[in-house]
Amino acid sequence: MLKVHHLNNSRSQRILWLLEELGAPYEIVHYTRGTPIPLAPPELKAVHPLGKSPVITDGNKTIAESGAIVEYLIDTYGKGRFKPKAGSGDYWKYIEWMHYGEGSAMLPLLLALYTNMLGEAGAALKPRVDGEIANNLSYMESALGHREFFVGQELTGADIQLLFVLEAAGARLDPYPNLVKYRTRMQARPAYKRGIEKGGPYALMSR
Ligand SMILES: N[C@@H](CCC(=O)N[C@@H](CS)C(=O)NCC(=O)O)C(=O)O
Repeated sequence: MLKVHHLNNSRSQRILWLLEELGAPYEIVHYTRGTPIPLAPPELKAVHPLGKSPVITDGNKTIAESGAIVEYLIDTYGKGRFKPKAGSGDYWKYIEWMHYGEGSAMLPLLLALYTNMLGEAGAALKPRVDGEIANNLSYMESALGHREFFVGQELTGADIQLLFVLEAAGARLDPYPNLVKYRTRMQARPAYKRGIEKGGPYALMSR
């Protein structure tokens, strides 16, 4: 049975959402962040040496890195859905967005988290980090425009990857109406809600 090693308040929520969209059977192994420092518990290192979430195990495969997991699940359980056909006009756009979420957009958001922890010591970096966050959000805002999904006419893995970025942006999303509406629309999907019910409390949703 496919297992999702799920850390609360984390990117593994996107994997639960995808599995609910796919209708694939799976089990959740729950892990809880520590306090006061909200890192993953050491048991996750027994599943994968990085000790991060998400990680899935399926038969003899162990896969980390959410983009790779999304690709694997869509290819294995998607029955041709959730991804444009290889060679179609949308295919390379899809690949670009799939990599963009974790490869570019998350970095300045993480830097903001860490520089804020530094207080005054991080103040000199703040304008640069804020500028990069705005650069990424403006790009996404105009690329999405009034369309329902980032690629094509149906939900794809790219939406699964990108929604977490918009959730992590929190109130920073307010000046971007297309992205705010998109985030609300995705979070209203029945499969997303089922993923939340199964994953447990998810603070990144309540912004
Ligand atoms: N790029 C990786 C990031 C994985 C990652 O950093 N996950 C975070 C949760 S969102 C984590 O496990 N944090 C706990 C820790 O660092 O101890 C992915 O997309 O899977």
